[in-house]
Amino acid sequence: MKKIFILMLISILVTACATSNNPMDMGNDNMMNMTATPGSMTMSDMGGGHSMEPITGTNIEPATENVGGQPLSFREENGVKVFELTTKVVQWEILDGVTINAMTYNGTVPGPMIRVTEGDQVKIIVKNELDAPTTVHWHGVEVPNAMDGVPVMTQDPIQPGETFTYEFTAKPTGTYMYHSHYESDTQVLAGLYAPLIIDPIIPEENPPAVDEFLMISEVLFMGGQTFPAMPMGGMEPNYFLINGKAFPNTQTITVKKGETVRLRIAAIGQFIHPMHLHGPAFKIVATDGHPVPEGAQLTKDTVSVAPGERYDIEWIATETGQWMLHCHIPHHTTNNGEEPGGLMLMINVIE
Ligand SMILES: [Cu+2]
Repeated sequence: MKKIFILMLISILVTACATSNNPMDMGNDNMMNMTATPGSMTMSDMGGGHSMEPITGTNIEPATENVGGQPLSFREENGVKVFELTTKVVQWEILDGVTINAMTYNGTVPGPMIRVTEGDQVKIIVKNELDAPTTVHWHGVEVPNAMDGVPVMTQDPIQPGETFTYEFTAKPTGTYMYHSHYESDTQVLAGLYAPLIIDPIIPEENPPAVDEFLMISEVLFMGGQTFPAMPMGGMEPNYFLINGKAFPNTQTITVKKGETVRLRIAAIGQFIHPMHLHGPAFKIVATDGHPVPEGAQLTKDTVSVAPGERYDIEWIATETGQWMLHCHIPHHTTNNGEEPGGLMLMINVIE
């Protein structure tokens, strides 16, 4: 009798699930139609689907710059700060003797840093010189919906050879990024990402002596070809990059004893990185661009940075010497399996 009752209960539950009106049970197509122009969109319009093809392009040339993430200059037009970005594929050196094909903004990995002040009117003209469509998403910035860079949903993809202009008011103050939102699974991992900082209207009273933006990503480089790295069998990364470089080609940070260091650590790849600092502990002063109130600031020596996250960390350099910042997943501190490499950099504290 008990057995029959349980069987009946199971059958009722199965029927209920199959006929549920809960939107969480809907397939992808239905989810799309809830927020977009009915019948106008497919997953391929969105740039969906994995690409396991190597990164290629037309007329790929060696990068003319060697350091990414540098401040982008702008011109002022009627009180608006106007920036220009061009997407293109270049040969980008991540390590001596290891040069990948990278999709870039203005020829560097990461792309150039856009740095503005809260309240600035900003215009960013994006010219697409890739062989594929693209869009730009201003990750964490409070932009108008039409400027959000989601293909088909908020704008038509920028076709090869075409230009699109993004306009918004910079807000709120904090640490952000911009990146492709078209075939992100390929384009972001191939290098279409860059730092974006919105400074406060009233400048900081005591800015730290060192203020560096570190963007972490991964790549698969195999048989002379570059693939976007993914957390799936056969596509996992063998090189790990801080600002487009693998150790020992990562930057070295130099600071005087007693000075404050701020690092803005952002993960833009597809893996989580527990970043560990040797020596003094640090405080987490901002998360995803937003300040952490002093009483809530955690004191730590390791912070896990997940894809899309930013952590601003600060500490005072109290001891001279060479101190290391590195990912604590040992595979991520290798170059194609050889240690040391990948996600490591040195902090030199001098007298
Ligand atoms: Cu890691």
